[in-house]
Amino acid sequence: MQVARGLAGTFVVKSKTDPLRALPEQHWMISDLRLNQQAAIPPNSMMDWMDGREGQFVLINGQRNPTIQVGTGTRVRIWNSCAARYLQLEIPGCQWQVVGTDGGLLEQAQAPVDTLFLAPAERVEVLITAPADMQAPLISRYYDRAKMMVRETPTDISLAHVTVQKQASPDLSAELRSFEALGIPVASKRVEFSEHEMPHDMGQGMSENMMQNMFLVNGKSFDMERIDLRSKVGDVEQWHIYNNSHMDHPFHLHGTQFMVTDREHNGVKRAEPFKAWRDTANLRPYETVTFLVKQSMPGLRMFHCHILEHEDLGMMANLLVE
Ligand SMILES: [Cu+2]
Repeated sequence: MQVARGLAGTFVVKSKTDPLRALPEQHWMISDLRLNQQAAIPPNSMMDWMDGREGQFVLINGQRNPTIQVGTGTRVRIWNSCAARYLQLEIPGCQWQVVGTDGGLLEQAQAPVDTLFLAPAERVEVLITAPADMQAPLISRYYDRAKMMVRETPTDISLAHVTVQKQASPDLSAELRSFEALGIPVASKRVEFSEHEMPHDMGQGMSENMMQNMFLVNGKSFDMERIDLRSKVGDVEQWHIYNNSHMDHPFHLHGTQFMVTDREHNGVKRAEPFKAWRDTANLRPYETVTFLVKQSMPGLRMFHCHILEHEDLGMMANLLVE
């Protein structure tokens, strides 16, 4: 409810030895806002609780359809700060060169791509490439995340008018960062996201109790008093996250960041194409994501689906690091 009403912000932790520190920066924090006919923020509908709430106004740094001027030599940090909206960003005629993720820089700049996929809570650092000076919209292409009980008309949305200035390209050929070798994991964990079956006859809608226990981690709805998993400080662990449901869920872990090694979907296993530190990884329906992780600080922390309504309805669990 607090995020839906605007209580969310961002911060950047900078390294003194950042090899790209000389580049100018822009920050694009993307959020969405729901307003009703009275221009008030309405409470969640049942559909909002089931699918995650999406506001009809998608904002960049709090502005609707702003004009953005950006150079091809600018480092752009982008946040998906929406509670539930997925983004597939494109600037027709331009491409994105990814240099960083949730956990900062990659080893190397990646080959430019047309589309930038960001599940809720994901972040990237990019440079925009363009053949010449350009003017184009920033678009978010429709993404089918298999919502419950709705049939959507695929609709792209325009987020901004972008003027891209072609500049001398910064040299991105050097290694941006090295990753410590995590080594062989000494423990492994399985996490399964699932949902209670929807009743066939929705009749009067669902009871409060059904809603409260709709979304599950390892078969259980969140309980603040229950420790679900335990880890030891400094242990390298291999986690397998399985989405045993028909809808996308972005997994999110607190206290550290992880390195995805492979993803398995529809019987096809794919090695992750590059190393990256992340704290959020999207899971397609019935997809498994495998990652390596190490917790360096003792304490109680959470992992959860980052569709915030799912988290509120039970899709969260406690990890105790000892
Ligand atoms: Cu979810």
